[in-house]
Amino acid sequence: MSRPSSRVLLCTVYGLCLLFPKTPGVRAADTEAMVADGRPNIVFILADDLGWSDTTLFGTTSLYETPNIERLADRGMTFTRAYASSPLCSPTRASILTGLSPARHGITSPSCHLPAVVLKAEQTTTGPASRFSTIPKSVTRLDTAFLTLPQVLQRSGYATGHFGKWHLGSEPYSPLEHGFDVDLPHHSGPGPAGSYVAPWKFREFDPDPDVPNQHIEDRMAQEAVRFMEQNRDRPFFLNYWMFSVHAPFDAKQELIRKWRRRIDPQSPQRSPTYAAMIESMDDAVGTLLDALDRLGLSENTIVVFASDNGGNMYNLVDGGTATSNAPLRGGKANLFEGGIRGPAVVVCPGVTSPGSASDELIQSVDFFPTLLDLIELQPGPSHEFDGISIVPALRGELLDRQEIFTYFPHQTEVPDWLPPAVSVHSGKWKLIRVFHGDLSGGHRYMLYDLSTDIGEKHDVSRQHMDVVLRLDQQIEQHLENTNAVRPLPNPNFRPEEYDRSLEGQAELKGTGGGKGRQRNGRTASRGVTGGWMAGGTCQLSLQQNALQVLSTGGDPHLSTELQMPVQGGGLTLRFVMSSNAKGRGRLYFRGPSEPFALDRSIEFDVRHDGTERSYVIPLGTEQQVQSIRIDPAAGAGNMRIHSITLQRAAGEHLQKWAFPE
Ligand SMILES: [Ca+2]
Repeated sequence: MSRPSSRVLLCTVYGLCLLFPKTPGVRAADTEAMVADGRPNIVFILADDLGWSDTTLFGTTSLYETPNIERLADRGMTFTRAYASSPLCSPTRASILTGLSPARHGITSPSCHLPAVVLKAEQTTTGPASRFSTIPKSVTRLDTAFLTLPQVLQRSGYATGHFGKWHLGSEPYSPLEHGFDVDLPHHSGPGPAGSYVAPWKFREFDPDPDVPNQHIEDRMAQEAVRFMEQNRDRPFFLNYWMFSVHAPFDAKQELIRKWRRRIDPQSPQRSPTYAAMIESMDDAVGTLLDALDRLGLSENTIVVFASDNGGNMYNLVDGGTATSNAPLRGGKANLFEGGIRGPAVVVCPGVTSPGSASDELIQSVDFFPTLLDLIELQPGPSHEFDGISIVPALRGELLDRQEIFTYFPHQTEVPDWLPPAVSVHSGKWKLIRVFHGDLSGGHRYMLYDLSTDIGEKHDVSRQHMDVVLRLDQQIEQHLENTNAVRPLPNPNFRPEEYDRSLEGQAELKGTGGGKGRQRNGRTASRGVTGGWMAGGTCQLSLQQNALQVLSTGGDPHLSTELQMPVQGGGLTLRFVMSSNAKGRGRLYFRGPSEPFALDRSIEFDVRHDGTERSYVIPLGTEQQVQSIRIDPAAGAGNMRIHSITLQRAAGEHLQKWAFPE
């Protein structure tokens, strides 16, 4: 590991090595060594589900404002290619604390709040006939046998405090058993208990009675400041893992009102609730920075800011997705860039240049070895990490590493979902291996050139088989090195039970407090009626030579795959519809292997007076179109649709849908 030449290291103690274990990540019997005096403080801020375009760092939002994250970025280095170790919470969190890949520590799904205690990933050998690969069973608690970052720091004399979300297990797997002196609110759930705004439902943590409508992020930041004040005269490690901006989707009412006035209904980011949640998240960052300045600690404190996974694109909030990660594809819970690439800033006075940026690839597993490097604590010779020290990058240099890996052997059916898969990033390339996804027996591959295709629209695996082979060897090596418990071919699989065109298709989940529907492969369809598939909150039937749409309100839609993709340019969809529902309609269109997205949609006015009316909607796209989707209204009611045709402006009929009974 390289060493920082840092003016923050006022009183370094060389030669005092911690005794690290021989097995990667497993704790040695005795690592006591009090060496912390004079070393810098560490403030680690982890936002929850904060997406690539949820801050102003990359110029990709026209809605949100994050002045305090910018303030932080002005003090240090912003990483443009920072990746979570997993597209979901618990696996990434375990990777931060251990420096190990999910493939190695075995927490591969966010299941650490579930009752079953599983400490070793387990092979699954069968599955339903509609799945071609099996799904391994994830570990559900962060085993105290692992040596964690807070343990090393605690044993080295740091005061250690955890504030906010944990999601790695309740006692005896809580922060208190993993090296933290303090843990507030000592809560093991995946989000804030009940709500962000008091009254909360935390078991052991009440709102301040003097603060009406107290917001949990305000309170957590306040408690974190108190911890810094109490420990200002000794090195401390403040692990501030925000609840924001994970579900439940609620916020301060005055902020929701404020953001509602600023919403552009055409923008893919158009939830005032989510914008308000971002503001409270950013406020908390500001509260910590203010405290560091006020206490005179800023020059001797390392600050890390990162997110645990991408922005949420599957919950229905204020009539659309919670947020949008555009220009990235996908979001939380899938392996596309939107699920794993996020904001990251590291401030280390004397090492990072103020306001600097780096394009080096970094990942959650890197923070543990990096922080040890920055504070000059040497890991024992046999203590291994899957990550590396990124200190050279912090100095503006290149990293001596070619690849990072993301192991996600699960199938979480949200928009853009994939079957169990693993990805590797190497230079400009990203290769995804879908385990056993080639139905002739092998794996299936998708290759993207992120330097020209950040939105992962063009799979170029067929054009660059040499790159596929080379990078797949790296994947194989990673899985072997980490002893990954892998998906196996499912002996029960029946190819006729799998409809690949439904891969990546899923409804948005409602916010009614229920889990929402989860669908997989073939069972995703509620049946195709007249060539159209019902989705969201409606059902389809054929009556009197028309499609009958029965909607319970919220998000009714019907979609169809064209007989063959058509080139855009002058495309118009025409249909006749009567309705007694409410709200505006929206027409979505998408190309091959694209999801439906707001930036490929047209809103249209609907008359809900029960009378048949003609609708003529120009698609306004030059891109190839493979599939279209009609969202006829938001309100509950009945709609009747017939005479649907896709035409060129000149009148050329490309496809016509008839609805014989
Ligand atoms: Ca998360």
